[in-house]
Amino acid sequence: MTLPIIEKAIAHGDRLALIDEGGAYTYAQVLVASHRVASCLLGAEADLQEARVAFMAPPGLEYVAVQWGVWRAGGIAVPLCLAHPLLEIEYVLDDTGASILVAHPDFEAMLRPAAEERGIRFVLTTEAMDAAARDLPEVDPARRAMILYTSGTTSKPKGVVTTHRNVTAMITSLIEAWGWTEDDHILHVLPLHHAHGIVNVLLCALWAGAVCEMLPKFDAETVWQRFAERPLTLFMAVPTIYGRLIRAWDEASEGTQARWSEACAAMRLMVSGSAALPVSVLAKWQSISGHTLLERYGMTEIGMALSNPLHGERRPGFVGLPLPGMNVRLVDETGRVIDEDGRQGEIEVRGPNIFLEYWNRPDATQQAFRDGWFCTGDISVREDGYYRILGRSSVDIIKTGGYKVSALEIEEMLRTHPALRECAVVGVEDPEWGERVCAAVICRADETLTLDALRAWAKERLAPYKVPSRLQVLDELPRNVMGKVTKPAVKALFIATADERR
Ligand code: MCA
Ligand code: AMP
Repeated sequence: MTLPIIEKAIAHGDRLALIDEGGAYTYAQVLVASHRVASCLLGAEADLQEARVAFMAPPGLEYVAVQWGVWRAGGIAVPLCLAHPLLEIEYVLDDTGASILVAHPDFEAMLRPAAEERGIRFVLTTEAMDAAARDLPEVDPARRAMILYTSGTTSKPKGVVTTHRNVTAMITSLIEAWGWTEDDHILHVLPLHHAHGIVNVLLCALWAGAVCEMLPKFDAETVWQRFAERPLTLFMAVPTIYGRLIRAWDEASEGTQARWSEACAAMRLMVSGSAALPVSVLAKWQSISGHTLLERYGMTEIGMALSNPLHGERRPGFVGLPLPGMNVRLVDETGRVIDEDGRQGEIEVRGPNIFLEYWNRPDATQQAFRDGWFCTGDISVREDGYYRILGRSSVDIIKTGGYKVSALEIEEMLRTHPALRECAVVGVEDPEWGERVCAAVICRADETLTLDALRAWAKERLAPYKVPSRLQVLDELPRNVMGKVTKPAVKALFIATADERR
């Protein structure tokens, strides 16, 4: 059985598929490259049989060749974040029990020793893409395709396992809802270790036979210049990125502003998601680009669930209606389904998009479902069928720059700092990041800590977006009568001193 995305690519043949810093590649070329990678990974084996293959490759041909190569060889793709420090990478290697690690030569110095220490086979992308092609196995779409790490209410990130069937359902739902066609051309600026960048942008484009143009990393000026150069039809990003684009536009000369705004007119759709889009950003973007951003709601475990319509009313402050194939309901604290509009409850979802399991965590998987519905932890109300997100059921989940991070995970790491006795981490509302990771700490006797020192220490241990960017050194943490730290009171301390922001 040929995997659905591969079948699609075969049909797209000589059409242009990818543009990256190194060049432009047709679907046929991507297929050849991924066939070589699959052959290399297989070695003498007939099928990787869901072996976990971790990989670190920059956005572009190499990333796709490895992702598809792993799939075509029967393995599970585990994309690694280019900006993660070694400790985070090692956690993923150990948690997935990866048996192969594929890396671009730029990352060899960091990753080869970690692989060798663990007895993991280390393969360079250059080596894999040079291998001689051989017969590939049949891969059933019911098999596991991908593990993406997501932070939650547990201290350590969990691996979200999706099957090929799940991924296909995520893609086809968006193809239908957002009207993707082979005439589309999207600019890709998102990280490739999360569903937003992997599924909504990259895989939807390649499924549709469209062109996916990948930048090495987001940069506002580069994106505006790219908008102005050649007609693109689609753009998708998180609210922080739209905020940065607005700032760059505001700082540009009048002539440049006019040119940039005009370039947006050629596009057919601009989408925002991963975090709440402030209505002020939506309005400003409308005045700059003429586009009403289409806001949608999703989660690593479910792909996309709700979306404002492609045609029809896009309601500011709302994330829209259920997407094709998705069942969405609201449930109150007692577990009763809320039928009427206007009452708030937790969003639960059901459908072919929903992930298979948390990797190696059967209890967590079981707890995440109620009667076959996935419990998102997001609180919402519905008005005329449109959902509006009000917040989350846990204060310990923070959304910053579109990334979900766990306060508990950051606290656990900070507690290992030699100068710290206690700490509490909170997400504080912020115009740039949505929420900003803030740490209140108590130092050990005779110890002090500055924000710069804490950040330098934490950057070696945590992803850049998890590193606290504000610090308060206290004598006591606010606690309730039970002695438990009261996070709302910690947040209030940061809000009260917002002007002292670094
Ligand atoms: C980075 N920095 C931060 C943060 N992130 N400071 C405060 N809060 C943050 N969140 C700091 C770094 O430590 C560094 O500081 C400086 O900013 C530059 O770091 P860099 O990594 O270069 O940041 P950036 O490139 O400016 O990042 C901004 C960004 C990025 C482009 C908006 O956050 C981004 O790509 N976000 C998208 C995330 C995403 O795709 N999420 C989807 C997951 P210093 O200068 O001191 O070193 S959600 C999902 O997939 C579901 C399914 C969904 O619904 O979509
Ligand atoms: P992740 O775990 O990174 O997949 O993030 C999923 C979470 O992002 C959801 O549970 C929501 O809390 C949040 N999210 C995604 N899209 C939106 C949106 N449009 N508005 C508000 N929150 C969102």
